[in-house]
Amino acid sequence: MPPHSPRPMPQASSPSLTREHPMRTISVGQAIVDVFKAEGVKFIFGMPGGHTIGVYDALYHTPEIQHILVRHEQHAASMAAGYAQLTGEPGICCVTAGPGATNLVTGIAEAYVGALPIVIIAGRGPTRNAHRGASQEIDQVQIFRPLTKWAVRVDRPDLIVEVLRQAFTIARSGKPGPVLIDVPIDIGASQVEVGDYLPVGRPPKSRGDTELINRAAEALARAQRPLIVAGGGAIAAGAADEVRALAERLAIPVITTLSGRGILSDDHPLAAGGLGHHRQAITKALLPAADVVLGLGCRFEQQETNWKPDYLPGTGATYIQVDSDPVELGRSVVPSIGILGDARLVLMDLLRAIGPQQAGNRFTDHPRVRRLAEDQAALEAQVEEMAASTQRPLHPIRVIRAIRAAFPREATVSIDVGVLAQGMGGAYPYFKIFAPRTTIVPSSFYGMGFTAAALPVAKLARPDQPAVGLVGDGSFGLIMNVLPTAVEFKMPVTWCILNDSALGSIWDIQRQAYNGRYLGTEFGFQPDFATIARACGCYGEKVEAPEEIDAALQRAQQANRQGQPAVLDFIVAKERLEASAEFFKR
Ligand SMILES: Cc1ncc(C[n+]2csc(CCOP(=O)(O)OP(=O)(O)O)c2C)c(N)n1
Ligand SMILES: [Mg+2]
Repeated sequence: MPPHSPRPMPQASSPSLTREHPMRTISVGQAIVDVFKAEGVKFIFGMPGGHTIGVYDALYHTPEIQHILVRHEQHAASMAAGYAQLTGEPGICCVTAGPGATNLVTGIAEAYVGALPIVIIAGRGPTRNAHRGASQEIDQVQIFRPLTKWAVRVDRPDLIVEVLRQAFTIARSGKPGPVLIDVPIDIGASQVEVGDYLPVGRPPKSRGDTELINRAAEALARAQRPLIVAGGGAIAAGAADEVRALAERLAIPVITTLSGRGILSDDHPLAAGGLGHHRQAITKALLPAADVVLGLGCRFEQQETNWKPDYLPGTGATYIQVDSDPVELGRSVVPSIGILGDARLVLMDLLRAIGPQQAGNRFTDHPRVRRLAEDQAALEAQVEEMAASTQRPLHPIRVIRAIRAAFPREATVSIDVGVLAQGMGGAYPYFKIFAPRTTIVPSSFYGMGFTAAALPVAKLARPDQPAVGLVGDGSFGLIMNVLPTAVEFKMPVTWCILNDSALGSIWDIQRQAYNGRYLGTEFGFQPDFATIARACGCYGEKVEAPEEIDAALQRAQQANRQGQPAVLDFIVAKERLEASAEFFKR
């Protein structure tokens, strides 16, 4: 039975999991894997230990689910989060007790801040020895509580199935996020009586309040300088068509947060760029000048605003905020009209309330859009100029532009943290993104290496598309033991290291605010990443000359086509975009 297929609702007051179905006695490990199968799980990211061996034994008999064995549990968390970002489905981690679980922490924190659904099964010391120094016993529930929507230890074998059902619902619903289920070793080794598992499917989404939507429609229709700001919530809601329809109907420019990138194709006439690191002259002018701002699942967090007023809607502007989480309403900017609801459903109602476009009224003829086209052309010319640089070390914009040109529009892209990967690659129009759910990006948790460790899942989530990642040299150093995993599981992606031999973002702060007193931000030695790549079974190449960039990219793609992951180590100069310098200025 495929996941989420319609089934009759269980009757009240009878145990939903067992009613009408013959009972079977199976191991707890098998019960866990059976729930995963019924919930549509295809991949589990993890590393076994004595505490989780029962789950692995059940997986042994379950070829429908592939286990991806990582070389560090942090990669399991990153991959699960990346999978959730690309598919909207929960990523699954399975780790052993103690260090297996604690190694997940950074990646799970990233998923929590980034609102990405994850279900974690973690081993745990036996219930009877909880306070007696059992091997690898630590209170994981307490560690994970602030990083998850729900963290729970299962203390009775017969609770496992119901706990898992709730875990999937919690991970997927409202603002999605991770959940942790600790399974003590004695519980995991038990037998349990279960019936067939009936998945409840995706949680229903909520519409917005009609009166508020009508007010928002009036405000938008009256606006002289309207603006849409779309974030990860708009992507999660699957609102791309509706964002485009609204933008086109009222000729509204669209800017995005980093996680909102792709909601409108970057070559659409109304795509204007973004906030924070990826703001440029156009967005810098648009946001403070807008008289009505529609925020869709965006948070104006520090990572996008650095708490500076000119990174926010102007104080006189009507700010309409749409979010599926009531806590987000007004958390950064108190809205004039705050609408609780799913971004896609709210937009559908908003479009109905606004009514059809006037006949013959082409949005491309609107003066606002013509002006935007001129500004975009001027910006493109500046970028082209930078990209034409023949300097050595390479100009990072030249590298980034070449990567975009070499990989198809549909390619999956990961953009890691840092002044080069995120500051330039995360920024329209330097690296263009053409569709939603094609990118793996960090949240404001901003963990170095998260997206680079997650990149291989691109070949699981979107197997028919090539995949490429932008990552700083510092960040790559944190996660480079992901390479053998990509080789072993035939996940042929290309990592492009933007290597300025520095923790450039922090180096910048020392340059600007500390009078060039550099400490701990320049690498006196960097390994030869290309040699490391080759030793791990990847294609590897160091690229130092501008005329070598395109050919190296072709060779990496050729390796990918033959099933081999690739690493290109681009030796770049410490070039900076004005936007990054401004953003970090204290
Ligand atoms: C795990 C972690 N440690 C430290 C930081 C602080 N930090 C933010 S960006 C950055 C430098 C990143 O260096 P690199 O990947 O080389 O990118 P660059 O800024 O040089 O382009 C550091 C150290 C962080 N975000 N995450
Ligand atoms: Mg660097």
